[in-house]
Amino acid sequence: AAPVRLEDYRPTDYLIDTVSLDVRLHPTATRILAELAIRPNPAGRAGAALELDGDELELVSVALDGGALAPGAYEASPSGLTLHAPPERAFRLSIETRVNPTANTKLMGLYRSSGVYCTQCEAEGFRRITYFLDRPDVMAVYTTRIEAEEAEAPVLLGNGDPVERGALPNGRHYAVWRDPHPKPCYLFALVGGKLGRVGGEIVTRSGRKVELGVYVEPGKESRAGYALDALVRSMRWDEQAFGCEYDLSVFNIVAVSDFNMGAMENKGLNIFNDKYVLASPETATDADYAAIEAIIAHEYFHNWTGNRITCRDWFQLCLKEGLTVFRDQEFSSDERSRPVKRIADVRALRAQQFAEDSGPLAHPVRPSVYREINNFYTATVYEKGAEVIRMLKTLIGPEAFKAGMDLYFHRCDGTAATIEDFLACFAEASGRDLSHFSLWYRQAGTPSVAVRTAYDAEDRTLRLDFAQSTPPTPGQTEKEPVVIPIRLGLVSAQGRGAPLKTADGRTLEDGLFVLDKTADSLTLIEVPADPVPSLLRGFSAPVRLEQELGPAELLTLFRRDEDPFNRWQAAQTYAMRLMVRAVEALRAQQPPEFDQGFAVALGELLAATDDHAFAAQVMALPSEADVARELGREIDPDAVLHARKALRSFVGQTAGDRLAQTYSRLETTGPYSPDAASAGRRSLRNAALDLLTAGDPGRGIPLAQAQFASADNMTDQIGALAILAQHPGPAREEALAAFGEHFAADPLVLDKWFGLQAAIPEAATLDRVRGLMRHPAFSLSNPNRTRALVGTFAMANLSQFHRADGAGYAFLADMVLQLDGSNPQLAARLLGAFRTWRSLEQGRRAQAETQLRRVAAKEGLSPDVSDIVTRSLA
Ligand code: DPP
Ligand code: ZN
Repeated sequence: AAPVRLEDYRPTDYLIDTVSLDVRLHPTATRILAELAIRPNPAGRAGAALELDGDELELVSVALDGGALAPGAYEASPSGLTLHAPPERAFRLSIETRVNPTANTKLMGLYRSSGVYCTQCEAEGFRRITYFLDRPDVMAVYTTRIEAEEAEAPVLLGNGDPVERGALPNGRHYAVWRDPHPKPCYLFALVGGKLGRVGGEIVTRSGRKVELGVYVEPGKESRAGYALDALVRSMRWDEQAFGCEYDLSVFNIVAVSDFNMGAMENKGLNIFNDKYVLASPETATDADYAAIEAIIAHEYFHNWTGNRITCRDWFQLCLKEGLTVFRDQEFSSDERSRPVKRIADVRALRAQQFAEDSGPLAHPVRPSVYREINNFYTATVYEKGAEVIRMLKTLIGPEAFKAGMDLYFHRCDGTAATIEDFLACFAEASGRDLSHFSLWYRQAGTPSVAVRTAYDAEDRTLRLDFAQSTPPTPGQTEKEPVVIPIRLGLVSAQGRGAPLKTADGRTLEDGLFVLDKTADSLTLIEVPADPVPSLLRGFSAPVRLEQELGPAELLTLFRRDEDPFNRWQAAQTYAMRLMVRAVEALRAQQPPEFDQGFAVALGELLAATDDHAFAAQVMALPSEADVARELGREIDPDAVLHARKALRSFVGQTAGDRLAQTYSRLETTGPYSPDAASAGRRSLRNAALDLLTAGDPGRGIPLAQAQFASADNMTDQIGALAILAQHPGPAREEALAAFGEHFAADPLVLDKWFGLQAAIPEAATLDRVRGLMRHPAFSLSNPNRTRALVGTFAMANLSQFHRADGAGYAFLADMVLQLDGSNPQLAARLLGAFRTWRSLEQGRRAQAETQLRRVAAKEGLSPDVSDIVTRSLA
């Protein structure tokens, strides 16, 4: 396909004001009668042909203002319907199409999941239902009539408010839904099927009564309560934090088991991957509960940031996604622990976005060109997009940020907007020029900030010299300096830092220094002796910080920094250094050596802290992938694995008694509760057992076995199993077998089991994964199963995916090629595992390239896979 370019945007030649759909559901031959009210767009070209998008559509009939069209007046194919000379006035186009939902394995458009009819239209799925101007700047009011056999689909749901329903002859029935809010077609949805419901009600700020429904597979209603609770809290929070009120009388969520994404924000009818709805103490972990809460919130928040105000074109995807991620992160921070949420988000940002940004798939937060938009639902658009909003708030301050948001909601409501429209609101509200700041949207790559500090004991001044640079990324070799807000403070070995006074007599407000040049410096005066600069507090910008700090300084920050993020960061940096040095030693055939500092400080923290979730984050050492990224080039994943193992073992031994005490001290009694404090306690307890076992398997394994056997909740059970899985032997195999048997009928739980096994860092794992593909519960046609087994192997098992013999790569290439025919989106996602291939040592690099070339050489690749493989090899 030809590339689509931002600079080529122009409005459509026609507008569609209303859409009336009549959908007759049938497993293999669903008929869609669409009636479109169309008129020429004053902003478009007069007299142009009307070119409607289609994708694998079968046209049954087409009529204009109720009359048949002459054969020469239009042209139809599965991928489009063109009217050569449509009327130069408003007209009605009636189109009947036929689709086969059962055969729709791409899970885009109308498909069936475990017998339930459902839809996914973002980004370009509506064209798989009917011919349309399938782009977000075409906004229409929709009425949807859904008809089905009542026994097959007793529940019929659409966007908006229900207006009518009734019985029909021959056991059929129908329902009509009307959505009064104009929307782009990617927000269209319908559902039909046998579903159980958990209901609730909320009264909005202005007194609107809203009926809430969470629909799940019948029999699973008891697992839907938490999602409903999270929805109610999200709706309340959005009114309080952003002044956003819900605007329909019904809000429904439907969980389906086959879904390419996490969830979808269709107007008034969110459709979810069941993984992000279903939860019970016995089947879901604390992390699952937190993810459900975050995603329910995210999709709900889209109602204003995405639906009421949508995107002009897909280049503006971050307009809704970056902002909505920012909003869901704020929500989770308010509902849980802000510092712990920040740490978890930064971990994920570095693992996903930094990795993407340093490889061949790097792209700006707002890309300027794409071949396949499905491949741009990325960590860069989402997570870095959220970081850009957070920086904006930091730079202009919370009041101006609030005023800017209010202006945005007021001014852009009902429109399809751009990043420029968005930024203009904040420029106005703050009185600032944001043109330089907007470079964050256009320039790809992760900036590095190098800092040198010089303390003058006589003058009591501290000079900080900052320099920024951004490495080249595909298509962007020259980089300009960006606007980097650096929050900072000074920490002394004795205690808290002093106020920050600059040489020109100002006090650095909120400790904020803005680096917007290639190099700049800051001199602070009246600085007491021996300060350790604590920089980039709260991770105030998505950059790599290069700061020369010795072990003692890191420990000072770890012990005394008032900024919890930087306390955590200091510990991570310390551990990272130890591992990097261990990798070097191992590659030189030397045994790794560690100093005690880190383990001792960890022990102190365990003895003193009552913030369990925070301590657990400190104890989770940087991952193998983190270490690989830090090394950056010529990576030997086996050396990374062994370096990390060695450090974990060393820390586990050194702090063994303290870990054991922590483990027994945090034992809980009483019923499970998913709240943040209880979850934090469990996470620290499991982290303690994990490190203890790493240091002394003989001591830890029996504890893990006992915990596995007696756990009354999934967090503790899978926590124990994950520890056992790291240690080969009968204890592991017995526990795995017992778990697999116990949850044989619960695919979502089995996904955890598939994932644990796929992540085992041993040579036998690839065969184990192959074997598990023959498990009766496994199916490549289900995205959750595939991601759990194949995806975890490729994305979360560094040493085994990157086996020296290339077998991991060959396996993944096989999977990608096999899946490409049925579900190209999923195939393209998996292929993304190769995104770091150029940073490997030469032998593996060659193996990876061979497999990428094999994929590239395959005839008839989907646009999705073709795009990823082409960019990966470029
Ligand atoms: N459903 C995806 C999300 O909410 C795409 N919009 O991020
Ligand atoms: Zn979203």
